[in-house]
Amino acid sequence: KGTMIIDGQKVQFDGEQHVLEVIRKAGIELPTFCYHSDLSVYGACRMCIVEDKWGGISTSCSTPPKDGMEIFTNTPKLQKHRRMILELLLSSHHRDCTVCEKNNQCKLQELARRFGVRQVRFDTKNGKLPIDSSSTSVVRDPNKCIMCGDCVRMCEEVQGVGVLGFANRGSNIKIVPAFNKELGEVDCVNCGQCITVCPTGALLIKNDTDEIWKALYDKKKRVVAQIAPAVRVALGEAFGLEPGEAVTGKIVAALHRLGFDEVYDTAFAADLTVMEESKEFAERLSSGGKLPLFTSCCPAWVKHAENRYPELLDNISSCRSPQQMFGSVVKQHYRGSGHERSTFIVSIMPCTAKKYEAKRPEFSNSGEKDVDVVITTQELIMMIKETGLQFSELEPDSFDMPFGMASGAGVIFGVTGGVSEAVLRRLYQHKTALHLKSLSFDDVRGMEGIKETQVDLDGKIIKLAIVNGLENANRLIKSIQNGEVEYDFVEVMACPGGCIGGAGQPLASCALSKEERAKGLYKVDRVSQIKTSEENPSIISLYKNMSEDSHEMLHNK
Ligand code: HC1
Ligand code: SF4
Repeated sequence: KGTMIIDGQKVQFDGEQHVLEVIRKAGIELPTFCYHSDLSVYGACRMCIVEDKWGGISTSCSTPPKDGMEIFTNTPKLQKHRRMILELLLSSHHRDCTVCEKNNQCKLQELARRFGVRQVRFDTKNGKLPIDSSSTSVVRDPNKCIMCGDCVRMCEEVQGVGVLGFANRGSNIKIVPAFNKELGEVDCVNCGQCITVCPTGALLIKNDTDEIWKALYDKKKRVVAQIAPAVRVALGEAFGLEPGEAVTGKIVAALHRLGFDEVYDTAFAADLTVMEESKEFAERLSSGGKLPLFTSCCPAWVKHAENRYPELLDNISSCRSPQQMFGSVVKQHYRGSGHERSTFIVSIMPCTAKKYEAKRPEFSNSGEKDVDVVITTQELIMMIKETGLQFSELEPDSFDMPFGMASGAGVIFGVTGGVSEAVLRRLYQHKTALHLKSLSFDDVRGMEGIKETQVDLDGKIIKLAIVNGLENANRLIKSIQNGEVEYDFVEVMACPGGCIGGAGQPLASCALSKEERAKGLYKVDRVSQIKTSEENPSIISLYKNMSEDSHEMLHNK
């Protein structure tokens, strides 16, 4: 607590850890490549330097504030330094900006413009390094890397995976996947969170839109889309609409205009997942089966468990994720029903790991994938922009039937805590309004990394934990394995905030817009006529017509 003088202005601080935070509090947006409030302080990019009254220079992100401290943020000396840093970064950077996917969203480009760097006097590029496109989800272009280390710290500190690291020293330093291998060969879980912090085009989402354009113009294909819950509260941001505003109807309209034959809701399949997962949970509870039951809908979490916790695999629900339930049910629906065209299923997801999930061999039937292509919210935005459709002016359309109807429970899957809340709604025998409302209390909702709660399920106390971020999952599993805590049900979502914070969402995903997206999903639930999955008429009729051997369509090992 104290007072600093920043550029001649008195600024109070109270609890801020670093001078940079106090500067931002004073309304000055100091540049930085490597400072993120969710990551540890690295202090490598040196863009956030400040000058003291004796002419000394220090990085503000790693200096704690002191009472009476006086600093300047934009002296000629600092300006010269910043320009020099930028020029050096640009000199070793492939500057094909006009064709770079990050054009206009690149921090290096933005700062070069802001600080008036108009020429690059040196050229230190060492030829062209190969682009790593071995992963199903992430493309790595080392020629664009500026060594800020944000991806390394994200992968290690937030995701607890740690497959990216620095190699070599001095001017040969580079960031590489473990053992100098390609990303597709290491234990990367495809979460894409490294992409969300990369300031340049060094890490990008693998683009799969070409395949969709081809399918849309192929007369032999019925092209069917499913829209994930979290997409509807984020896509509008790219077209100037309010963060968190549900634009479901406009997305459906845009997909129809792009040429999709049918547009359905992944939240319908989430209702199906709720039915199957709550049945599995109730059976384990009553028969003394393996507990806790871990959720299985997040493919990055499932892969992380396979890599790191093979001993827990029997604890993971056998339910396929909603994306994959949708694929198998809808393909089955059209299979052998006399339709001339083959069905081509496209998922629109907030998530890069869903691309990987759809390619897992167990999600194919006689060599045909259940979900043909997965694109992220960002890729759909690109497709809409390419066509020139005026998204914000589109008249909303309704989902097609029979797979377009979902309950509020299915929709809240897209936010951390949503799966648990949906499963509990299903399991309550006495669904009084009071019961359902008590569930929406803050214990299961909210953005904290680890939440725990107990609920009285008609006389039986159930202990739940809800986790987002895989490092939080690592911590929780450690406590479970040490016998410090005990749970019956654990929900894990790899991305901070759940799917609303997926790496495929529009880049503006600051903490604030995540909150707005969460509010947006809860609002959809609030106004929804159907609150619980088993009330969904489409789910009721699906179960009525389902054959005995359908279990395999909805589960896997
Ligand atoms: Fe998700 Fe899910 S909620 S995993 O976050 O269970 O991606 O939105 O589609 O499958 O429904 C993602 C979101 C999504 C699945 C559902
Ligand atoms: Fe790490 Fe996720 Fe990036 Fe893979 S996708 S390198 S796991 S942050």
